[in-house]
Amino acid sequence: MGNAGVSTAGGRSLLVVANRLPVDRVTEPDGTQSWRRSPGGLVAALEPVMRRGGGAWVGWSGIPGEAPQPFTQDGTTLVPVSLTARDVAEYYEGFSNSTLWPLYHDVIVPAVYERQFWDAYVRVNRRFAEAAAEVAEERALVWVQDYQLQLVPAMLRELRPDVRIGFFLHIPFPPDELFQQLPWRTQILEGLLGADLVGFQRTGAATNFIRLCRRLLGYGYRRDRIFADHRVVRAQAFPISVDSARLSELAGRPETMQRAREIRAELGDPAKLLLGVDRLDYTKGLRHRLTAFDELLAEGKIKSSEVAFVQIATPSRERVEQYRVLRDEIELQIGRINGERSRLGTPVVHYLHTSYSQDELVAMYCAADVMVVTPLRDGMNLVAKEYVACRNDRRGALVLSEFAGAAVELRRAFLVNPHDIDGLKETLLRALRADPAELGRRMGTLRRHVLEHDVNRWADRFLDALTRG
Ligand code: ADQ
Repeated sequence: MGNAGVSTAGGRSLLVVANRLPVDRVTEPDGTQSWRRSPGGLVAALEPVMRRGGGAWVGWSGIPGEAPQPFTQDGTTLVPVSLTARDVAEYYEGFSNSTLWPLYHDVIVPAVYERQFWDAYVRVNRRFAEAAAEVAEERALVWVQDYQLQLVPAMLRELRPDVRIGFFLHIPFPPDELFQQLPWRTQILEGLLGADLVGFQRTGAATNFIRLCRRLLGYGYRRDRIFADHRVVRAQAFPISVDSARLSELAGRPETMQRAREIRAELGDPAKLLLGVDRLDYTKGLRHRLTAFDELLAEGKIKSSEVAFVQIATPSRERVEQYRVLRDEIELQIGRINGERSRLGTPVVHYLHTSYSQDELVAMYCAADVMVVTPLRDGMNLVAKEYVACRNDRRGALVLSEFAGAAVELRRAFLVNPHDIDGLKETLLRALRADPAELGRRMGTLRRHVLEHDVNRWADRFLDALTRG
């Protein structure tokens, strides 16, 4: 038994177990190698928690092959787990991102059921459970993250019955008709039930899970408690959020405001600037928003001389076939829109297939009049909350899909069904034309919620519930 981890509330140490470590390996211009904080929803969400409380983190380094030795970064002990190239292909690109990801997102693209992928998922989950068992302090709180590691709770419980295990699913948990497609459905449920507390983004997801435990495993339940053999497992919603105060502070800096003005100037000072910020993923509804924008231009409802659309699309899962296809489709669509609707020297859609620093992203949020968030299905969507946290001026319109978890809380956004292209067009127009008084009222309500319900509160609520038992 190791001694990684720092004390948290209740005198127990905290160990996070996630597919990825919160850092990426980078090679500096002079050839030396170092680690840098990685982008993405999970890291963005947990960074402030770890910064506050120290702790340890078990995860993959992002590079196939032998794992580096444990090391410390910003006060957190990082414990790398090794994945071979084959593990990456079968466990990560395969079972996680070609089976579970589409299945849990309403099969927007078909889910692949491959027995070899499943075998790899079991094998790699066991490796993570063993690494966690090795380093967790006596009676530690172990917090397992997300869909790649759903078998870890039960495997870890076998190895270390003394620890308290929490699991949080960042993505949706599907309704039973969909989940029942999965050939390994009972194993996944049993894996999750190894936890003391299973957290979801939405109450509906927790309900789906509880019902499935009843239907497929015959376990009784009362409200959020599942009676699994001789143990009680709780399943509850803990909507994740962002570090609102930090984002708001960043947005208020003079250099950020200056940069926001520069961005608008670089884009030719459009009367209205629309913005999309997403991982390049088929769940995010990029095609739908571009189609709506294109039709509004074609119909003359908006003019290319007056508007600009900036779409930032972080490269994602580029070795998975469906993501390659998506990239081609989106780039073709943007090329067509620009070919048909732009004026010389000023494209109407500015497409950036790259990652940005947080400072630059915040300046973008401050520069944008309309934030366009149109996922077809999304666990939460942090971008929507980041935009709200950054709008200290109470200006800016958030157009938000009803199918994002965030829509449950952000009722005063311009809510929309992204499948309904006419409805999407109408909502974009309403957002573009709303007067400052309406925008101020809406944004004021949204900000009160996001500033109060921030990521620290999310982590506190989860860890309190886990500690209390
Ligand atoms: P994601 O699907 O990655 O997260 P999201 O919640 O929007 O989606 O988080 C993306 C994060 O990456 C945001 O913090 C955003 O600022 C950042 N980001 C996006 N594009 C970027 C770019 N070009 N450069 C730099 N940073 C960029 C998953 C689930 C979500 C859930 C989160 C957290 O799919 O539903 O909200 O986990 O639980």
